[in-house]
Amino acid sequence: MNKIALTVAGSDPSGGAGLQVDLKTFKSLGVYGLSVPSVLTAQNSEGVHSIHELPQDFFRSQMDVLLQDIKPDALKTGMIYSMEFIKVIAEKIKEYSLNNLVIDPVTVSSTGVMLIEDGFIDELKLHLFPLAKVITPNTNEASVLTGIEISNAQHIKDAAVKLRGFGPDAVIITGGHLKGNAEDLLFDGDDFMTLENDRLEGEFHGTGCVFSSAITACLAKGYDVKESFIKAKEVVWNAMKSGISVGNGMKVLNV
Ligand code: PXL
Repeated sequence: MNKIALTVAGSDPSGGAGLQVDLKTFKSLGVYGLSVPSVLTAQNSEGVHSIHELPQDFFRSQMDVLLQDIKPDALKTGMIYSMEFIKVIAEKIKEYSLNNLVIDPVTVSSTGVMLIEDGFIDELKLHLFPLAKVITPNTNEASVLTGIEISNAQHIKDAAVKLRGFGPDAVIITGGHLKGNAEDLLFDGDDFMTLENDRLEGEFHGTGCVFSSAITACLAKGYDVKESFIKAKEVVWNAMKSGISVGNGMKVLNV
């Protein structure tokens, strides 16, 4: 039986991030992908030009119509933008008894554009984090979410512990750049686990999306969180190594 994963995320027409790359990542891991757009962006490889919110009723309807028919084995949230949508997602997760929620708490684009409205972060922490199996902030996002300024390995651990206090089963903070290497840290309430690899030259768009989608696909396949972490790191690394320049801006991952 094919395993199924759902992404609830923003649309990135350039395909480097957002639901487009999430679907490619699911496919690369042999998982059938569902997608509900939460917000549309006008963007290319050089950055986000503008953001278009969907009507809340229509967003709710997309979730209901889909979930009345199909139950995903895992789901992820990416860019959500509107805090009202957080409540809808939390409500639908409970209503349809969905498991294996991965939250990529997207807050700001790689080019520095804010991807959330005011009040979003409190809503996310309050309503969605307690439902999550894993949350996958990068170091910037972890800092914004906890108020901890991150400049060394201990700060990353402190942020992970604080984030887990908001209710997810596990926290993975990506993109720590200690000793010049790229380090990701998992905290599951008992243990810390660090995975490390060399840094690659160049700026990449969409690494967080590919990472969180790969975790989601692995959870859908029945891997546990640690196994999913190891596999997702490998998927991102391989897709970065074969990364491509599709436009004039940042490189994208070839997933
Ligand atoms: O990489 C974060 C991200 C996620 N989703 C969408 C985006 C971006 C960054 O620009 O546009 C739709």
